Amino acid sequence: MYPVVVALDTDLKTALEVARSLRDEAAGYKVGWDLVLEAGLEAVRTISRLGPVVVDLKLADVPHIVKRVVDKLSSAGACCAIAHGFLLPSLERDERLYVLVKMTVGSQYDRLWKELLGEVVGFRGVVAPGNEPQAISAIRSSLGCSTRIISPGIGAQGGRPGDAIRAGADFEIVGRYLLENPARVSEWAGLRPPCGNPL
Ligand code: 3DU
Repeated sequence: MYPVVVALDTDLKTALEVARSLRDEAAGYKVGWDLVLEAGLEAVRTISRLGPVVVDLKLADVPHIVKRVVDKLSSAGACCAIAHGFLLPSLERDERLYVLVKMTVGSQYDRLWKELLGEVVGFRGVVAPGNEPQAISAIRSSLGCSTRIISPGIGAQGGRPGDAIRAGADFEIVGRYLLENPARVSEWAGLRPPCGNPL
């Protein structure tokens, strides 16, 4: 298993083909709006049979609504989901939630992310930009190994495969770079994340 999570931002048929073909290499899959709008919770159910699924709806609502959504996603087999960090401190602690603290593109998080790191204990981990290894190093130094870091921004968005892992991330999240050519997964072979956290 390589420290890579495949972002299945495509139609269900292609997503299943890619997920099946990477079953022995991918640590898990990320399912987002693309698949959920096409196939609903059935997409989560089906892909969860192939490996752990992180559902990325970038939740941003009051706590009882976030919890209801996460409960439904968990019942469908998802290990976890992603919520917007700007909601802190109003986001209820939940070991099933990854909190987005900084994006791969410029956003208001660029002002906020360091402050948000003080509030992520009790969550599953953070989502932070893999195309900014320096930010990943700073986050790992600040949080230690008890909080997972998962990092998009690799390949199509400019990050080099492995750089975020070497900087301290647990998993790199990769969409188009692998969807275009799943054989590229071999670029993650031999990489050892520093903390050994499961997804
Ligand atoms: O650029 P890619 O095709 O590798 O896809 C990246 C995925 O990561 C995609 O699902 C997107 O929704 C997610 N993501 C970012 O790209 C950037 C972020 O800051 C957070 C999530």
